[in-house]
Amino acid sequence: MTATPENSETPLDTVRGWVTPTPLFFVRNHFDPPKLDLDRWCLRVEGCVDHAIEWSWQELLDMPERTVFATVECAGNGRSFLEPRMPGVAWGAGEIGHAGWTGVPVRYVLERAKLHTSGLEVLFEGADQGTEPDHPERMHFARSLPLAKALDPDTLLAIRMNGELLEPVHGAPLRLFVPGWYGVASVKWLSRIEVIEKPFRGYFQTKKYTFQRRTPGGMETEIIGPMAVKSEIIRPRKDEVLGIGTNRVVGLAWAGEEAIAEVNVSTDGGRTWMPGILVGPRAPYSWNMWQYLWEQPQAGTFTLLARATSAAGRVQPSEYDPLYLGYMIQFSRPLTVQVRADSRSDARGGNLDALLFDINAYAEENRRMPLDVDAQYCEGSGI
Ligand SMILES: Nc1nc2c(c(=O)[nH]1)N[C@H]1C(S)=C(S)[C@@H](COP(=O)(O)O)O[C@H]1N2
Ligand SMILES: [Mo]
Repeated sequence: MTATPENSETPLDTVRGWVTPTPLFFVRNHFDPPKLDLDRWCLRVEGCVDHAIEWSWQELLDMPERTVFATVECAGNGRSFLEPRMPGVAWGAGEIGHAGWTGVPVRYVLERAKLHTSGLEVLFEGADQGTEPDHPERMHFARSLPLAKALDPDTLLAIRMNGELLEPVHGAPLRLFVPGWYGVASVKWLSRIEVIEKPFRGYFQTKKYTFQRRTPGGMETEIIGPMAVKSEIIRPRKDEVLGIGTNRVVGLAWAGEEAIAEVNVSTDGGRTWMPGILVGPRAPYSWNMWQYLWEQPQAGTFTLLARATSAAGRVQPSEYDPLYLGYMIQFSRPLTVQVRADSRSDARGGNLDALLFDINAYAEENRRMPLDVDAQYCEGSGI
């Protein structure tokens, strides 16, 4: 999308498995990645704590780690599909990925610093800085989390992504990782954590990445947080020409902090729906691949739709709510394909069962990893 700073999408039609390979993982940068020297690097923890601390890189590496598999989506993902157009980067569908994230729970660090009960939010500041057209003074990228989410044992100071040390564009050496929340929460190039007593009002918290909610008392501005339930058809592609017979519809579905319960597919513009088959474990935070074998004996133009439902019963909507101000673009987007009588498709051919078995086994094996590296918390006070 842009070269400086780098902003790029995952080519979704190349997704073949549960984990997005790091080189294909989308990048969303507001400013240029900072140049950091590990020998002089440190993480400051301060604010409403008994002991403000500075951790060196080596000290961080020596702390207990855990791994969480989670899907991350940028809140602006899919903005180019909105009509009328909304301001902001015109992203396609590829600001989404699923990876294993390894690091030290934020909770562990806050317990070591001895968090005060007066703390309301935890502020996370990145080392990157710059200006925005409506904010000419230089600022750091910074976001806060409510205390409860910051203290969730799955909220990590991530050192690794897919088992390797973080790449510079993904926030090396250290980023916050907030599973189940839109990507904006997961501050990259993390350099400072501050426990604060009042709500944080920074630019990326209150000027950008907000939406409106209608309440009995009028409109209220809310901060983008947990991810919505959503699905995406990744194959066939828009306007693809298929043969009559059996075609395979393949997609992804995710539901933020929740697991996916089901995905239904329509091939007649939403009049009738059929269940898709989910592939891989149904786990909180993680997306599922799914597929639907579509029998179509006649030629024509067809409108495909997918609709995901979360474990708690949240259902993907069919319309976009303009109060979301160009964020949280979760509606089921129609995809038109042609079916022609002069060729035949047979998606039943090939050993589908073997493929599904492999993907399931691989995903299940990955998902088990976190259980082996559970963190041991020290005694904390005030939480
Ligand atoms: N410091 C910093 N952290 C940041 C950003 C940023 O510009 N600077 N972008 C955020 C946004 S909007 C998203 S979607 C994710 C993207 O993470 P990725 O580039 O590793 O995919 O990082 C978030 N963390
Ligand atoms: Mo984002």
